[in-house]
Amino acid sequence: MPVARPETSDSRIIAHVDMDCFYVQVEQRKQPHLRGQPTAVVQYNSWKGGGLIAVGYEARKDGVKRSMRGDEAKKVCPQIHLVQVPVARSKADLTIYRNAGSEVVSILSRKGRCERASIDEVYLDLTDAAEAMLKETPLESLESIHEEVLKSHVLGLTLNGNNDKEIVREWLTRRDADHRDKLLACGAIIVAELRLQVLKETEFTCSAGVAHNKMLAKLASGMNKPAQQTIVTLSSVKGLLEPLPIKKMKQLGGKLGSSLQTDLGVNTVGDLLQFSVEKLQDLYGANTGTWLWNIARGVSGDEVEGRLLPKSHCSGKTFPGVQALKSIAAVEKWLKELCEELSERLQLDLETNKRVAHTLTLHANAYKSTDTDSHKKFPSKSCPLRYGAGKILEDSVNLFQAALREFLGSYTNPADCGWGITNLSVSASKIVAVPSGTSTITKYFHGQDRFQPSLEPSDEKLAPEDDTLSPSTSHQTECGGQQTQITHDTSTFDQNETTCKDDVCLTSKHHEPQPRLSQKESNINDGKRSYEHKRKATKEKGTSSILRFLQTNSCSSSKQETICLSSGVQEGLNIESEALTESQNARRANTWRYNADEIDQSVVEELPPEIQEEVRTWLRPQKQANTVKRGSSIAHYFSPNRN
Ligand code: TTP
Repeated sequence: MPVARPETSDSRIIAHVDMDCFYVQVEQRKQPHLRGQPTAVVQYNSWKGGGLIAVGYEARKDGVKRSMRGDEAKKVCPQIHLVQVPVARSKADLTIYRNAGSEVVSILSRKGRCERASIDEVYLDLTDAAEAMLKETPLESLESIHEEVLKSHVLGLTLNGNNDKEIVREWLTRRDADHRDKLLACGAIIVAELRLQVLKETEFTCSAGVAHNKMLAKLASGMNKPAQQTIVTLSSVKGLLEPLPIKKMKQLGGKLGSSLQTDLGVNTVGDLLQFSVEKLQDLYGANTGTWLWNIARGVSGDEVEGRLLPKSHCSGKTFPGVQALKSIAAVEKWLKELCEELSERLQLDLETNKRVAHTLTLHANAYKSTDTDSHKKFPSKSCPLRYGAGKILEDSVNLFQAALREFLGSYTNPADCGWGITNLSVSASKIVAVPSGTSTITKYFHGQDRFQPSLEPSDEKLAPEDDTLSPSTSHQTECGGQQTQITHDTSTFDQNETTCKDDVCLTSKHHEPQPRLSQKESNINDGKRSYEHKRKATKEKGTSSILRFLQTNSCSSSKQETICLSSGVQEGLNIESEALTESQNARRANTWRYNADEIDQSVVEELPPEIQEEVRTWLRPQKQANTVKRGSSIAHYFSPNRN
């Protein structure tokens, strides 16, 4: 649910920093000969050259898009270099990207509160730094301003193409500017410095938005890419928001946005302005109504959270087409791999950051080959997390079996064939710091006795042991205290083109709000749900001194590595491509070339939050209303009536 937080102050200075073509930059740093060359990173699935997951700006100029597969990219740009994502345990291994993101975070966090929003995105609260700068040096007396600051795009400022930097300089140093604009100017200076520092220390370029709140900063960061920054002045907010399609607003990409469109005829943020707060509250409830009224006016009190580490860890894999797992033994084999990876990451987090995770959740997508109810989703299951790969595996297998029984219903024996798993993942959430004062980690664990659920902290809402395996009615994974609904697909997938992160502004933290609608309204909406189709056109405006800096600075080659793919992985993937029928291929080609069922869950978990949300939207059953699961306790499965 969105939370209608009033602005704590309209003079906050918030930046949203977004790395440019991030995976490509990481690969180019590793292999410096790729610098300046058209490059893309492809999924490890090599079918038709692999799905592109990151496209460098040189390749974008030649018309390469993320929605393409490698083969198609080669057609439009024959000289393109396709780098395959690293692979470990026969699945994408994102460690190098995660670590590269951490390098950036450690630099950005030097100037203010920093929230790591995704693998390549960060929010910064620079209010104190900006206030301090303003106190120390009145802007009008600044003698020199770095070129990078002068290249800022100031929304609402009219440029003429001749002396743009001078115009920006004047704006930055106006003696009569109001206090909030002066703070924004300081924010722009600080962010430019930080971006240059990131470049110097990591060789990565990034883009940024600077505004008075997170929502506006996020909207702005993608407006001028790569390696540029955009400032949202107060006076520009109305002009920025009014024409914006409603579905591009944070948290409006799904049901709530659809309801606004179909029920109220609201297509742009400007359309929303005609509704009073009372009307919106009547329709959507006090909180959501107020929130909608606020965001239409650019008001959002969301705080930068001060979190440098991820909220959860997830390890997953997809099994598209003929690779679907069709026996419990096959599922167990893969769960072993996934649980080992998860356990390693948990262990590292524990040792490095002194953090422990409390909840283990199993998610899967599945189909029933014989069932008419093809949209029935595979329930996610959670239980208290016990450390150690063996224990995680044991619990995951139990969770899987309980979920499978529920998925199949009372009359089907799980041992029978007729079901397939197309996506499987395990995640660890509710990660908290080991309480300070605990002298050793081991002591902490002994003291907690993590194997007795009743001793877990009370806010965990833990059930007795048997109940931990009983299906939860809400199927939610809890991350950092926030409720995140995980929905899963069954046998069919919406095959929509992927959308760009700057097209839709959603975060997993503030998950898709559920509009309060009548049953009739909700049916109408289910039927009319539509999705974003187009990735925003590549943004390559402006030349950038930061890029020039990059071109003149050769990279250290010490970090060069060669990416090795196990031939076994390749073979498996080839089988899939051969097994796809002509009609399947034709259907895929006609609909969406990047198939939802090829997206690795672990990749999804690492995506920018709004992309995660978008992907989950595709993965949702097409027409299924939110239903509460019934008759699904563990006892039910072991009842004498069952086979
Ligand atoms: P994005 O920030 O969406 O894109 P980007 O950094 O590649 O490019 P841009 O300059 O336009 O911001 O995604 C960050 C990384 O996340 C991206 O480099 C690769 C990964 N990713 C995927 O693996 N799959 C996807 O579908 C998307 C959208 C991103």
